[in-house]
Amino acid sequence: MKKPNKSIPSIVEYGICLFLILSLAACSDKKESATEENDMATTETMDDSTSNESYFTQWDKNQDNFLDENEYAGGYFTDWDTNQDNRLDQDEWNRGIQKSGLTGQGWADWDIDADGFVNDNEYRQGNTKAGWYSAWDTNKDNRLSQEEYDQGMANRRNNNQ
Ligand SMILES: [Ca+2]
Ligand SMILES: [Ca+2]
Ligand SMILES: [Ca+2]
Ligand SMILES: [Ca+2]
Repeated sequence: MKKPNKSIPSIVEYGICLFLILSLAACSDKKESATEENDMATTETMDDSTSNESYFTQWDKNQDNFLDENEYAGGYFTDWDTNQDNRLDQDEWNRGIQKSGLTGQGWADWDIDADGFVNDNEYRQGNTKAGWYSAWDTNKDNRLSQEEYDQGMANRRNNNQ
């Protein structure tokens, strides 16, 4: 049923309604994109804050949430072996020592068989002799917690400055 006397206000009402709907839509679009930006920012921040943890997790091969001495030395060895040929040449070893702000270490003591490379086994022995692992293990339970690991990393960074 049409009522002609209401047709003009109806069009106006419809127009206002449409306008409101469009503004609401525009408004909610803005809100959505703002939320998306926030989400992205949050994700990025989380990535940053978890990068240390994922390094720890990566080194923790048996996933018991602690690093034993093998896992610790293995993690560092992989980190220093930049060309990934599973041995350290003297340049890689020097860079690793420097990067970690370490002093008082001699290449000849590490390359035990003097073949010009420190292999995985020699690295573990050098690492043990240098006493780094036991220095990081502050509560002396022979394993590194995430906290001890973070502290050790922070100390090395500070030595480096
Ligand atoms: Ca472990
Ligand atoms: Ca290498
Ligand atoms: Ca060697
Ligand atoms: Ca410990």
